Amino acid sequence: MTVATANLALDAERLLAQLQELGTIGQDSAQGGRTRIALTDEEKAGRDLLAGWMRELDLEVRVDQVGNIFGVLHAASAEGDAKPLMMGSHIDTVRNAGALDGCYGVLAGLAVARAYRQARTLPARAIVVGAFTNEEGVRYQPDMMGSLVYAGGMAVQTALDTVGIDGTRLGDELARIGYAGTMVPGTIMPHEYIELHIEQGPVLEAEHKPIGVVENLQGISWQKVTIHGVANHAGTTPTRLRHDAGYAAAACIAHLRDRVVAAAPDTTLATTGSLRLEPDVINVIPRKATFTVDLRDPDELRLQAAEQRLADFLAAVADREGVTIHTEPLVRFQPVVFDAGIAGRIEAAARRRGLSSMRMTSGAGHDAQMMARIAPSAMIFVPSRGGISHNPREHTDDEQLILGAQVLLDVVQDCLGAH
Ligand code: HGY
Ligand code: MN
Ligand code: MN
Repeated sequence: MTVATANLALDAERLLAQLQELGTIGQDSAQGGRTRIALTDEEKAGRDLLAGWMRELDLEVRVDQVGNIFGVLHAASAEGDAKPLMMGSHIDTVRNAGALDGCYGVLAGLAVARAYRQARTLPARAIVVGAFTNEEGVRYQPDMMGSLVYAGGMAVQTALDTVGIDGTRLGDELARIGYAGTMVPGTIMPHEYIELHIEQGPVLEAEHKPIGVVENLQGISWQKVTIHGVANHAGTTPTRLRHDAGYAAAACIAHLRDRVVAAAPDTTLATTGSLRLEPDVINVIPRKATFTVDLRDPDELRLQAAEQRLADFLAAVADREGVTIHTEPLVRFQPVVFDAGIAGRIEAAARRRGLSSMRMTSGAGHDAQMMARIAPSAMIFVPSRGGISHNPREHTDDEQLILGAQVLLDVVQDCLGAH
């Protein structure tokens, strides 16, 4: 076989068909979404389908000790195998998700490998397509867990011993679905890592840009807040005598928007995605409230300041309402700056195709932010219609999906041709 040089063709039809087919796995009734939460039977079915597609391309399939899946297209030489170019993302989803988040980057990586196979050529360096475990962090925290372990940011055993919000142990579920691999995470050390992803935000659509060159990714802080008050009768307890965990939680959540975000409204984001009250009965003052806080900002000092503003308010509420408040940190990732060289190649590849692009920050967390710890990394974004994601209405036009995958293929050939 000859070694490929340039201008390989993308099989766009197959890419779109695979996105469609993977999107049918875990389909739930609500508005045509799908749910493939990490290490569930539905996600196993997605893993099995992906591994089958990797084998169809005659890629060497490898699974590591936390279930990260890799398809390896070996190079023409052992020397080329030693410096693999890695692409990847994830195929686990949030609840009632769209079909593109994560899956697009994994299947576009397969499309790149397919271009070499269909041209019957081999890459100068190995090409690896990764699907990382538990990127969403819905069931087991933190998110981006598989790539965090892969990058050496979390011990394998700590990941395996993680207990989920459903009380299951990650390692047990991994074994149950048959993806407790043997490869030590980090064994395949990428020479560079490139992740193609939908933007999941409104910027590219608003700016009429088909390609986003992602230069950096914001910091993420997740915590669980537990408030203990006193249950009492809703009709007989005067307000001044209440220790109302529900009211205290509501005050804290309102404060997130009114004060924590208000101090840096253009950059700091705050979200409470989960809230539970006990005993959760209409005529009982809640004795307990549990809620999550997701804080983000591209600047580390502003993120720290937001965390401090929240901590100060929690202390004030505890004192004022006579409740006790406990916080449990779940995730804390600093902002990440991606590789300027790869970003430049992405911008140049778009330009060669006559595509406008723009430099941008990623609002969402991605596996690339972990892989940036061990290899030069960067991301390519394509537009999301209405900026919607983590929602069945998540959509990117086929033509935009194809252009993004084509730019990925161009960048890969550029990187492999360069060294
Ligand atoms: O939370 C995030 O930003 C990512 O979707 N896990
Ligand atoms: Mn994603
Ligand atoms: Mn996501």
